Amino acid sequence: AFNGTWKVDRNEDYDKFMEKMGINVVKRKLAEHDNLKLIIEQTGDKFNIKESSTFRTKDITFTLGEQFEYSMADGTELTGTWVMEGETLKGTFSRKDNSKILTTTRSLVGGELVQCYNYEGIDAKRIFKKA
Ligand code: MYR
Repeated sequence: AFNGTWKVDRNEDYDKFMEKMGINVVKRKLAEHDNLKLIIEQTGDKFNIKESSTFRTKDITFTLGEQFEYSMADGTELTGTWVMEGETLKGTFSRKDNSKILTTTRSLVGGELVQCYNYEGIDAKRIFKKA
């Protein structure tokens, strides 16, 4: 159901979230308008995600329930897992630099892909439309 090409349409509280993550204002301004595109392909428990934005392109492969590493566009490294709970993907990642936890979910709401983020009590959303 997550399969397809998704383009970010709008953000909610993303600046506040990135600030909590320690990202400087210049990078935050750029990141608000990064034109993030995700091409998601799920086969059973395996996901391949082709991420592209004004910052970079990145190919990510993971299996539900199995730990993997991910580096954010600013170089911050995370390690964690995605699991499926009902129709929702739930991700729990820990920052390698400070061991703090970032949680995230992906779900489909009215034909849009909604990704929620939480870090240290700050919630944000990025909402994607199918291309
Ligand atoms: C993926 O499924 O796309 C790869 C794993 C994603 C890990 C969680 C994403 C966190 C990215 C946070 C970026 C926010 C910048 C402060």
